[in-house]
Amino acid sequence: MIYDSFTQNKKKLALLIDPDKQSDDMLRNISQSAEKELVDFIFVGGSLVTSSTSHAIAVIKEHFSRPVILFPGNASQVSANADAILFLSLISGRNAEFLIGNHVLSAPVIKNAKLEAIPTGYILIDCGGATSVEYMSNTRPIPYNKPDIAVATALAGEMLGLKALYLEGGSGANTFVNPEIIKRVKQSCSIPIIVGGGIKTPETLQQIYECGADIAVIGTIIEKQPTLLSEMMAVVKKFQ
Ligand code: 1GP
Repeated sequence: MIYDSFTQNKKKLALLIDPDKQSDDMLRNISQSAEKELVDFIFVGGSLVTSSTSHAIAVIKEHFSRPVILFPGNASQVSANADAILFLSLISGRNAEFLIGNHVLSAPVIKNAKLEAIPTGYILIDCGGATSVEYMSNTRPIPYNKPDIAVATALAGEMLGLKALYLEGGSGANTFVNPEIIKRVKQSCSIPIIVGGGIKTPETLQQIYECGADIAVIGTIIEKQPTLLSEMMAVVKKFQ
């Protein structure tokens, strides 16, 4: 079970790949370097994906031997080629399509594909700038300086039986999730915490882990500066 690796007391890094932003050559290069640098997971998905998620995963898997996990923006991105799926409930929002609608559409497909589903509370935090996820999900993020609301939301997710929490600033966000929110959610909840959005430097990655993130997700900065992956992984290794 891939989820078991989420619960180990060891910091992990996931590289986010948006299939629409990568040619096959770019996918090969990034997967090879993720394999070499011992990146723990590749997440595949995006708020809006118009190319084939299945094709992208097939290319990634030619070069990357560790788990490839779907991080879908909606039910159309489910692919049997993946190893698991973050079965996301957008619990910071109040849009039923992202709380149950897409789940009903995709559950039979996930079952038939024998994909491991990891029920995950997806919590958007306002980190500056209008993000694609906010627009596409038609939900409002929790304000940056309202840790009490973030903690209450996270607790509700845990009490509903979700198995992980994803604190999301949004891809390409101006800044990363408020460290106070990460700390407070970590203190209040006992399920693994994933943090992503706006992580651009090794120093930020270190800070996020020190606040209590179990898994950090980086995407945009590695698309722009692929060589930074090795510096990011050096931070992960400090915690192992
Ligand atoms: C977005 O958390 C991820 O869902 C990654 O964000 O692209 O800003 O690294 P970035």
